[in-house]
Amino acid sequence: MLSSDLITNQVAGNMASEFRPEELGWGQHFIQQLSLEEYEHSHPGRILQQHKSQLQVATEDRLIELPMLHSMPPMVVGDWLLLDEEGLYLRLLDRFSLFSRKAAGTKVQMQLIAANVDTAFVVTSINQDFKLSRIERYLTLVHEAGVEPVVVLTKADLSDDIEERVEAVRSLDPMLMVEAVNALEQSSVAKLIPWCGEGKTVLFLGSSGVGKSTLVNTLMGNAVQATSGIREDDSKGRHTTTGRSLHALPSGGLLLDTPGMRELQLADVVDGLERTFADISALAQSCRFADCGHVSEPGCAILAALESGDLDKRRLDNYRKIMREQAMNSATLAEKRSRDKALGKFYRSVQSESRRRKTDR
Ligand SMILES: Nc1nc2c(ncn2[C@@H]2O[C@H](COP(=O)(O)OP(=O)(O)OP(=O)(O)O)[C@@H](O)[C@H]2O)c(=O)[nH]1
Ligand SMILES: [Mg+2]
Ligand SMILES: [Zn+2]
Repeated sequence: MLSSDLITNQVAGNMASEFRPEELGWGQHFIQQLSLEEYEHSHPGRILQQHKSQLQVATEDRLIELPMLHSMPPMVVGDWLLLDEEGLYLRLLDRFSLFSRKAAGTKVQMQLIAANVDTAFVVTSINQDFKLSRIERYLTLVHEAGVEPVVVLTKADLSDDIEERVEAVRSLDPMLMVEAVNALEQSSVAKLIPWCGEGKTVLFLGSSGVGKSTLVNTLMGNAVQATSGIREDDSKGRHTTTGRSLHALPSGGLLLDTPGMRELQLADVVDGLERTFADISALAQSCRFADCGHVSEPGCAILAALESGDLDKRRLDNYRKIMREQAMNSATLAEKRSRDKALGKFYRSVQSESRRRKTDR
């Protein structure tokens, strides 16, 4: 049974009764982008789902299936669009937050994950999946998007060292919010409700099998997303959730489930890194030399912090690893963009050349 039917019913159900655009996350940020003409004659709609080249868009009074055309800009679940009286696409509205990553595998391409997200739940299981370096990687993505992260540790019912793990995550950043839950239990998941208020969009991120869809189902109070047992083999095709979709909570919040990521490759995330590893950035400020490489330089504050135990070697190594990787990905993407641009120019010149020849004849 495809969960999309259920989502449709859920959202359509809300709409049939007393639907207000605010429940879908509409607000000042978008209203102020409208011209008077648009304010009076266009209809805002939010992308709930994406199926290949088809978008499902919710407007004030209906659900629209909108075909994606080449003339449209890249769009993603969570985006707000303006539609005309007939429900045809007019334009995309500016986002207040956007998640993207480098596409998995060898593809040289940025992939959009979600737009207009208020809070990101970085979901990880408290047992098998628990890795601080992976949490830091997700936090970098979340901070780069300019979104507030909450680390959600699932499967608390299967673990004996909850406090220890919660403390380990807290030690990454004293301001970080961390919640341990049993995703199968309503009363346990209730801790997350404060982030899911009316019009708030919450994104679920994390590896496959950690319990993202289970959390969505428990919060929704019914099974809108298929879930599946823990798989040892996390290779392609074993993911239970395969697409991204927005679910409207009866209380007005919006939950955005995503498929587990096998490999989270980052590009252009220097700001997100600086924010996630603020302690390391601060230490680097007090090295004696402005261009300190933190390898063997005298007066290096980072080496001193490693020595004294104030800074974890694992954390520093992870920071360096992500920094290197994102720089390499950014360079590859930039190179491809310039190559594409040059190629575009070449094609255009060939076209105009052949047009010229035709008219000459
Ligand atoms: N005991 C227990 N089981 C859980 C908990 N959270 C999730 N599970 C189980 O873990 C399995 C995987 O959960 P899913 O919700 O499908 O995981 P997912 O993150 O959505 O996985 P993908 O869709 O593949 O990315 C299911 O069998 C869930 O019942 C929890 O807190 N406690
Ligand atoms: Mg899932
Ligand atoms: Zn240094």
